[in-house]
Amino acid sequence: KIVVLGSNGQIGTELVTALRNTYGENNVIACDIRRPDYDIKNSGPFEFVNVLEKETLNAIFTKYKPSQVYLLAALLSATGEQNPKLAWDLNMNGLLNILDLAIVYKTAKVYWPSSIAVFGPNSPKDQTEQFCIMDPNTVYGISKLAGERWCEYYHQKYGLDVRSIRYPGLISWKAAPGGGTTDYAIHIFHDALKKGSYASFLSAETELPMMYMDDAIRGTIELMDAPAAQISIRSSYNFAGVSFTPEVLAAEIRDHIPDFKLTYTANDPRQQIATSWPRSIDDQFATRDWGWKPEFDLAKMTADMFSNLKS
Ligand code: VAH
Repeated sequence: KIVVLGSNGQIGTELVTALRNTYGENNVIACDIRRPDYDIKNSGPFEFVNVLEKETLNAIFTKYKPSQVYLLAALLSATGEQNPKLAWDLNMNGLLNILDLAIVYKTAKVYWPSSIAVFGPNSPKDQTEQFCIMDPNTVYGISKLAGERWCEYYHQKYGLDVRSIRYPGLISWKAAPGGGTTDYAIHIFHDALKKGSYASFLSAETELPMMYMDDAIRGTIELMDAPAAQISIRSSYNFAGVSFTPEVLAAEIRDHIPDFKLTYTANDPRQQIATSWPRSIDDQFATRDWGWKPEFDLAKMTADMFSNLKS
């Protein structure tokens, strides 16, 4: 069995579907603190789980004895800044709870997402390398960097097969994003269709690493399917798709909606977070170790977003 914690989020929603397509509906247990939108009875197993409740987690591991666990429950960068202590507690203790149980129950593989938010103001901005200065200044970034160190520690000390990717901003249409700094790049598509305009909380020249969800899900499953001997990074892999600014994205949107207008709002706290992050990522270890290659460029991603959002 495969257990996915945080199954209702932006990533979980699509990962559960992808895993169920491969492993069968009943072999993937969706777990979240909220009931999913879909009809539970007709959509495979669902359990209410808060990753901070050890008793509940224990019961889930006892009941399903999972061979794989995906831990996606977290507070993201923008919401994390509104509630730093909760972000630290959820992002850190949620991870430690799962790592500990994975040892006790001999879980074969654990997946945990990190983020480009592990980089900070003094990290190189362009083609940011796997190993460089890392001085994150958001609670989210601090928790992800600490989490990466714990993952590597559990691998080295206890032999746990834990794997991780530093996601860039993920663009998708199925489930709403949950309070991140990169969310503008999703809202912009919805507003372009609804209103023909969008007010961006990030400035025109703010370039950030991004990726289409289809690529992110495929990459995640490819990493999890790779032979353990090929996984040389046990903290978290740099992982790149496309990089763009709001201005460049707006120009692409105008290929579909010629009159689309982009304006900018000033003084949003998310601007400071975005400015502390890289503009682009060097992911040569992912390419070398498990053959990572993105399929969606900006044009393909934009076309796919519009065709799905329209229908
Ligand atoms: C956020 N999307 O904005 C997340 C993230 C790359 C950034 O991990 O908080």
